[in-house]
Amino acid sequence: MKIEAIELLRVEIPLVSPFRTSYGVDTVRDALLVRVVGSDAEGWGECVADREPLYSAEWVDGAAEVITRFLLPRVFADNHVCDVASVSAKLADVEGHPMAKGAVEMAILDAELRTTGVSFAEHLGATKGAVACGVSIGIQDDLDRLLTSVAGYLDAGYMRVKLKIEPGRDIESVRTVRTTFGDDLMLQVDANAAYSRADTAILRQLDEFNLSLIEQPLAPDDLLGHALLAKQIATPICLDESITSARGAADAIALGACSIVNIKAGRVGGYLEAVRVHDACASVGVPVWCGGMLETGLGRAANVALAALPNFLLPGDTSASARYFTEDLTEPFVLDNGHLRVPTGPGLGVAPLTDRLAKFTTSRTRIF
Ligand code: OSB
Ligand code: MG
Repeated sequence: MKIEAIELLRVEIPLVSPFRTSYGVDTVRDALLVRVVGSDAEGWGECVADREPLYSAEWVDGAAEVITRFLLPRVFADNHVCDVASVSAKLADVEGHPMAKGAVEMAILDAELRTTGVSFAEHLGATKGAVACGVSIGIQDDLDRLLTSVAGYLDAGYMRVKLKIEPGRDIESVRTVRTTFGDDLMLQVDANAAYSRADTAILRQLDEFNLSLIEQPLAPDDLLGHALLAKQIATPICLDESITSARGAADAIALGACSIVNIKAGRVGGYLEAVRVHDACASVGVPVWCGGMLETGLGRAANVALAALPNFLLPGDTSASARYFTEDLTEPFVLDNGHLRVPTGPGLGVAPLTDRLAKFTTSRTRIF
């Protein structure tokens, strides 16, 4: 594909409610979008880097800078001709920055697939027409608010609930939700690396609540700690922040650090590597599910396509647009019986609505 132009856009979309994790509070989704103009179609990429480098080392201003100065010159190197299969190799000598790389690859993939009329789902290897959805609930100010929040999402039809936890806001929250909503609720927790190896006794107290999993209890680089913890608690350990590649996923599993994997394309450098993580886990019988980073409808479309692959065996954090935004960038993703339908149109199958893009864009820069 010949690339005729690339634009970087920043959009700021207010969240319907603040999202609090052990890292801090988000009140808006500040997304960096990559728009690739090919000769026959344009494509969109969404960078999942947050405003501050808390979840990972990347942050949105840094991603814009690294894309502009280091990634796009490599993409353009062959006289502006680039096919998506070669993108990750062209970017490989730049160390790190998986979210920035993933956004560039996503935009080129979208442009290429729109040109050839193939959907993301088909290209990635999806086998399902709809995906089961869970919801990630941020840390709440008190237990009443937590129960109200869970009840609202269950009314909306979500098939499982994930509670964010941190030291001091863990056992009682989980106990209250489990007691109120009963044993049939599919319930899991996400610690976002807020605990240490010294907290084993606290984490063991979660065993009595029959959780589907605990996500990322320890630091991202503490694979041995997770392996030791896995031997001492009954709740299955799922890794998020620790998993940055297919090889890393295979290693973490081989070490006994996790028995379930959360896949986020941005964290592993793009949707093509995400498929390789899926395949690596499938080959050793480890189930995966699709994480989320509060994406707009663009990233959500790609996530839903990814989550339709066969080894995505647990409901993902692929929630409906209304869980995040009053107005999404695209036509909203709407929950249907606890599921989101997988888009079938070319590429992402969705595009930014012109008026929404105009309303939420804070900057727009043509790079070439
Ligand atoms: O750890 O899974 C996480 C959001 C931002 C950063 C990290 C995480 C999350 C979520 C929300 O849990 C998932 C979503 O609904 O998009
Ligand atoms: Mg997580």
